Amino acid sequence: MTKPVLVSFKLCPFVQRSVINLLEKKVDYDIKYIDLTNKPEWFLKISPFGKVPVLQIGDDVIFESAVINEYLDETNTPALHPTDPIQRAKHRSWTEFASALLVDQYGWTMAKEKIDSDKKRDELLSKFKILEAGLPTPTGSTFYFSGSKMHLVDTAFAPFFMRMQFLADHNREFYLLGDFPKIQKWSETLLSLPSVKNSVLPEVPKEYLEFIKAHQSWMGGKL
Ligand SMILES: N[C@@H](CCC(=O)N[C@@H](CS)C(=O)NCC(=O)O)C(=O)O
Repeated sequence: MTKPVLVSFKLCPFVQRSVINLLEKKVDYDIKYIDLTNKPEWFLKISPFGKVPVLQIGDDVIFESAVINEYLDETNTPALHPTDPIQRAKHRSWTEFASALLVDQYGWTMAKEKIDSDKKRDELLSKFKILEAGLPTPTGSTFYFSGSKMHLVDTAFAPFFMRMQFLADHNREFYLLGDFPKIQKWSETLLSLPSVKNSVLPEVPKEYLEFIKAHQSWMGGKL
């Protein structure tokens, strides 16, 4: 099989989802890092939206993290998507929800004024209420989206939880999961997995905070 090449920006949570999948499935792959503030010509030619991730397989290119991850799931074991079509469709719906959380999280960290940052925080909290209500009741020591087994949808949420933890490590005020015990347990389970821990380069926690500070956001001043 042709070795896949993942095109990445170090801090991108969407790319991170694909890395988690590649690691879970022990796929032999290469990764190319690009600078999104200075996108190379070759990248612009292959990425229809000018966004990462893209996955190159020989001359073929796949874009959109959810699609890349489904392709990886269909072509490598262990299969992480449910086999039942209804369950699979539900997991796709919640993957969309995870993407919305990532967009809100980005807005929260980048808001210039406290009032706008607080508004984004409140949007996140409203989404957590919906998410918490939809999760099953945890039974064992590990807890995933649908209970005791990890699925593709879990890999869509893990980058969000990791960023929340980076923020909370610097300022507890930014840990928003305190009132959501199921999400909290789920986050702890995901963040303890080797595939999640190893899905970012060691400098990412520091560079994530530097990125926020460099944008002179309200939150940047509190980290
Ligand atoms: N829906 C896309 C989102 C990807 C995305 O937003 N990537 C960001 C980096 S995290 C990007 O490449 N931004 C560059 C740009 O918009 O110019 C996916 O899931 O793959």
